[in-house]
Amino acid sequence: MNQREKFLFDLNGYLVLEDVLSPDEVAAANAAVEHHADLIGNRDPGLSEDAVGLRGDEGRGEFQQNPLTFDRPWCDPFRRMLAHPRVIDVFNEVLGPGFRLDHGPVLIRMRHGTEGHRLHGGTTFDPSQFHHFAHGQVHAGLCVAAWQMTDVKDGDGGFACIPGSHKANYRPAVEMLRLEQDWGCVHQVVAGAGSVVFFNEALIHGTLPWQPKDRERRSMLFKYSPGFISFGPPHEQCPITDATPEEKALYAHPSRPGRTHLEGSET
Ligand SMILES: O=C(O)CCC(=O)C(=O)O
Repeated sequence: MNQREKFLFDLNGYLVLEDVLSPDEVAAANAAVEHHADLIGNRDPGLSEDAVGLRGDEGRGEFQQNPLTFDRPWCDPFRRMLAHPRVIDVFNEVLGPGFRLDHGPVLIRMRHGTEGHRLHGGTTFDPSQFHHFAHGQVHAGLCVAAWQMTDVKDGDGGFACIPGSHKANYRPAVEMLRLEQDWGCVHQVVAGAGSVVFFNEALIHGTLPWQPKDRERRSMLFKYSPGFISFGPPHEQCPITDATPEEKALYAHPSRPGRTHLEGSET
């Protein structure tokens, strides 16, 4: 992570890195999604909690099979995301060496009319989701790498957050979290296809209904924790049959000592 990236992640609780995937890699990821379209099922609506500004006609689409277990070459784009050098670089810094895949990947497929997700996160003490700065660096709990397979433009909807709220001390009104009151602090994040949105789950965040009629939202979310914490139930085993050493390391059980230090890129 460079100085700018560290500054923005600490300040805002999220960071957008553009063009991490090449256009060919984005096309391969979308081809893999389309090849497995029959495996995408819509959740029952409910994440919007029926708030007027968030509700929609259908729940978001998610894969019913872990895309890391697709046959080759279809799993390849998602395996590249799982242990991408930029992911390793960012999370070595903010989660610490030995960080682990906590849960995911989860596809979020939204179409025009797909409901949003009430804002959540932050505002209570949670030892698995936190932001702390000490000894010259960020120490974060559960964090997300959200890969964008389609463009997200201003006004489209999708991921939204209250920048800086991972450090907030007061609990906001539930009416604001349901977007029934506008306090002027909710920001919809713009990110091009091929970008990654890194965010801390301690950030107050959620999802705005998807507006474009001609373009789906396709984000693939991988959630990582420091090596000694498990937010979700720990994995029984790595589901990838021919896993690389990096992939196996990300699936190691939570523990403090002796976890593998992965090498990321410098920029
Ligand atoms: O990307 C989004 O739409 C939000 C996802 C979310 O709220 C979460 O992963 O906790």
